[in-house]
Amino acid sequence: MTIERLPGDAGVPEITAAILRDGAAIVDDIVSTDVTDQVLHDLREPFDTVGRTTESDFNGYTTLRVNSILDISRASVGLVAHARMLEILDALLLPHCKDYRIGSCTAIEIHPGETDQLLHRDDTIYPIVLPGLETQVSVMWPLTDFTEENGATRLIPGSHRWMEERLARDDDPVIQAPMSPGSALFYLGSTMHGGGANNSNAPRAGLVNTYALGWLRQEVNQYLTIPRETVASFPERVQRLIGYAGHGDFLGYYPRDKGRVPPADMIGATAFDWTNN
Ligand SMILES: O=C(O)CCC(=O)C(=O)O
Repeated sequence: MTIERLPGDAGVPEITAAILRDGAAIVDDIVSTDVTDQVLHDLREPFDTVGRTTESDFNGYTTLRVNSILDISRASVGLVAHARMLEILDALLLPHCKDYRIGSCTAIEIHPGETDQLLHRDDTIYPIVLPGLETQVSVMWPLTDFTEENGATRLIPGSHRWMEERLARDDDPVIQAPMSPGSALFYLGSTMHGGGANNSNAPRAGLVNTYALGWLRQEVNQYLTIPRETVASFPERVQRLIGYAGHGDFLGYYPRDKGRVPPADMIGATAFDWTNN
């Protein structure tokens, strides 16, 4: 079994069908490397200063990680809110919610000597499993070349169809997702995956963003990790993805009682006006 690799101009139905069938797919050449190069440049200093603070058995001890990238790299908007990617996410997530949000935005730089990460599902943060309901989708953007040797993401195609209790076994077919900056790997929250061992002599860097159904709690607290002024400087769509919007009419709405006035620069926050209802 493998995962499909589609050209950047493939249709959204073709791409989403591949992701739903195999649990993951690579779409090649959908963003300019000017964007990925700028994001990698913006990440250098935080990688080097705070990248080791997230070391753990799960994250590894030879891997640098930085979270809430929207607070670090303005250029990352070009990946986090990439228009074509959003069309694909619309097709995957909107059947189950009115709108979806960022769960996390994590830059990961795997250094030489790192070993395979434990294969896992991202959606285990949500304590429910409903057949046919995907709670989140992840999008991995390589910022350097991903190769089999340097730790390209490992996945088990078809594992999204396993029962929840089923863990990876030694004889499961693990494949890797080699790709170059400009491409993106999409995988479902229920797909078994993990970072690979880096047996090369150079780091492998990527930005992985997760998107969760809008009625679920976000994995990383976006409100506390991205300063208000930074959020206000983003386009409305990005504000909404960060979480400054209600889900439908009643979940997370902004009550205008007690003379409350929503901040004018936070467009998403004003989505529903209870007093006019
Ligand atoms: O770095 C990768 O390729 C995947 C990382 C991952 O799955 C995770 O840290 O949850």
